[in-house]
Amino acid sequence: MFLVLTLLVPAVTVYADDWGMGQANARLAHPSMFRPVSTPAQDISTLAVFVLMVTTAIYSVIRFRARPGDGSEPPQLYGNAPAEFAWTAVPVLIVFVLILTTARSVYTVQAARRPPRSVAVRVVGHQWWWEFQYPELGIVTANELHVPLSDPRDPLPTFLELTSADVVHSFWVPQLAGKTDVIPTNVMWMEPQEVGTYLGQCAEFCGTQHALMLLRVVVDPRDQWDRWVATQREVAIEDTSVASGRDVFASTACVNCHVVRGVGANGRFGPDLTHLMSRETLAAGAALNTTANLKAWI
Ligand code: HEC
Ligand SMILES: [Cu+2]
Repeated sequence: MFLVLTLLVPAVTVYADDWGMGQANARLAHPSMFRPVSTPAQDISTLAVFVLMVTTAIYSVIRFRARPGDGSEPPQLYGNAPAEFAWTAVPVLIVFVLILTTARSVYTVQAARRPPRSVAVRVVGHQWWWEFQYPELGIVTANELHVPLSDPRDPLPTFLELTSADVVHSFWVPQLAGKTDVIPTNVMWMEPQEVGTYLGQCAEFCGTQHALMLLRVVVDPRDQWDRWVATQREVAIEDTSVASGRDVFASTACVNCHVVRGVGANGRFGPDLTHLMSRETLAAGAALNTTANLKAWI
């Protein structure tokens, strides 16, 4: 059962091949909740394995029970008080233990308060892409969330506030944290302990392009994270060799929907494009950010 589930989960990696995403995603770890690398995800994974084990045990007891026609009579226990007690007490105990372990995980995930030293991100779900604002750092980006590595001896967790510009989306990066609906007042946090790029997906049907609403979380080592923050805060550079393209962008409808800081484009409907070329993918993980794909997209 474990194997079947781990094989089913990465279904997200095997489509959209024509845009290069199949291969690009296949290079990343399968987004399996059974291979967690961040604090709440570890708790959730342990809980899931526990629930699976108990389910398997119950299934085995039913599936492999003595069949009719196998001849032998089971011992007749009618009116046997110890047996009656046992088959009442044992299920009660199982349910009780399940409640306790579940409550423990729910508490670990939900009771955490944001410590003063942490990264704050505001996640805004859009049909059909992700906006990531870092209000305290003055950064806005899209679809590829960068977070710092959190060393247990020197923790630096990331706290996410989830909101939506339209319908209900669901933010899910199985290896980092639990699945959480993108509804105002919902929050979640992650404390990743392994550097890498982790795949995620909008997990709530949110319209026709829902399946193309992927996301990536890049966990950066601390020095790389600092560099990323510094570069993302910069405005677009003034490069005369691309001046004509800049003029086309600045003088057409693009500026109504996109921000490019330093170019006077202030539209907020679409993704912030100031640091578009620092992103590996286009259009919420639907295509690789190559020159050909970018051209085709525009
Ligand atoms: C009506 C609003 C609108 C206009 C006008 C518009 N865009 Fe967009 N653009 C969007 C939206 C919304 C998305 C996100 C689509 C998605 O990811 O599914 C987007 C995505 C993009 C992306 C991919 C960004 C990313 O991070 O994935 C690029 C590049 C882009 N637009 C460039 C342009 C250019 C260049 C123009 C002008 C020729 C333009 N757009 C005009 C709304 C607009
Ligand atoms: Cu969605």
